[in-house]
Amino acid sequence: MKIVNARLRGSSGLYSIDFDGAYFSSITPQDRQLTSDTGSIDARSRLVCAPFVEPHIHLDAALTAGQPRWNKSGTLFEGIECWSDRKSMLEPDDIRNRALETLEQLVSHGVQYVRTHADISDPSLVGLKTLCSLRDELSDKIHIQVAAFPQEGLLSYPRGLQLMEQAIESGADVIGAIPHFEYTREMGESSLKEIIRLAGAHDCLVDVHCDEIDDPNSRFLEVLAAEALFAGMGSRVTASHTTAMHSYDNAYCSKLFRLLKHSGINFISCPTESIHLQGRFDTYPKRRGVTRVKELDAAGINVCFAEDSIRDPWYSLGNGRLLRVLDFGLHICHMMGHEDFVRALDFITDHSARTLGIEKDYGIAPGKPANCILLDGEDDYDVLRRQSDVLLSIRQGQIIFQREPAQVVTPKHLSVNA
Ligand code: 17E
Ligand code: FE2
Repeated sequence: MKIVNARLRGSSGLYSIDFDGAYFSSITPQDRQLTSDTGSIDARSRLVCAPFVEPHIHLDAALTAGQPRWNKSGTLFEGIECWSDRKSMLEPDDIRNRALETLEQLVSHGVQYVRTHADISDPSLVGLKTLCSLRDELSDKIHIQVAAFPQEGLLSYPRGLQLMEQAIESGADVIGAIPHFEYTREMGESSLKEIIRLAGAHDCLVDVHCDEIDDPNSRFLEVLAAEALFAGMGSRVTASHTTAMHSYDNAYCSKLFRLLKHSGINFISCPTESIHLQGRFDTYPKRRGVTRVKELDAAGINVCFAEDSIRDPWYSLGNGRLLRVLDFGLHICHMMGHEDFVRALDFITDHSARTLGIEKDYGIAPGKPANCILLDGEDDYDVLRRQSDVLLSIRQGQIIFQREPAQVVTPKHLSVNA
């Protein structure tokens, strides 16, 4: 197979992309438009890019908004309560069907790599076990990492640490913590030390829901970064949310950024989620509650965007369109300069791949697995502005779906030439 007349990110002109079975074999610049023949796909001067990556989503809770009740306050904490009620009704098929439906939505919007959290504050571990089975079953269709997430605390929830050990035995790829939700600051700190110890012992990645609160005194990020640094695990560790950083003072941030940079840890911001859940205890002015994406990125720290929720107790919208999350994120973080737009897709592609630790096999280059998407736009700026549809998704050299560009069928009624 072959794609002709493709634009690529960061370069001008048109390219032909050749596949050798499941791998890219060559990427060749064209000196003119080529006509496509059978067996080749005409990209019609649109952008071919690496698939989108969803680095942080809760598939066990997806599509449960309103069950058994709606989150009325819009706070993280009421979300945790609603979910706790729903959690007692979980069955493997219920989780499986909702996760599959959610994955379908993600895939139909160009996602081929997913990190899902699975709540392990549950003695049955049904969410984690079901998502691990689904991961194995779908492994040739989509890359899934399962993160064991102790929603009600690693140390505050009864037998939380043992449940984490069982989750690792049951196949979790990633382990997490929720230090800002532990009963005390000390328990929050200990939970991070335990997680880094377990990750070292069992060769797991780490992804912590870290400081997801507007409290400027929630400073678990420094503990996580220092533990990761001293364990030599920085690139394998991720801090998700870090919304309290929005409320840290600048002098503290200046000192903190030195450590963050040295540690090499990754960041995930969920801008639609955080603009909705944070600021809920403010009157006016009302904080945005989104971490310092622009400043982290400018400091050379790896940061990416995620959707977090699709119709769950925390957030009742969502549809798997990462371009929407990117649009929100850039607005909220004041990343609206031309220099931001020309590389906007970094935050839902390359940066996220680095967070997941999959960059070796990710990207459009000879010898890499032939995974890519075709977007209905010319470049990052155009795709972002138009919120382009994904027209084609290819995985291991095979088309997984194709979509016709949307067209208006009635005549142009503002035409003045007629
Ligand atoms: N749980 C949590 O602690 N934070 C979130 N944003 C979600 C679940 C979605
Ligand atoms: Fe989350």
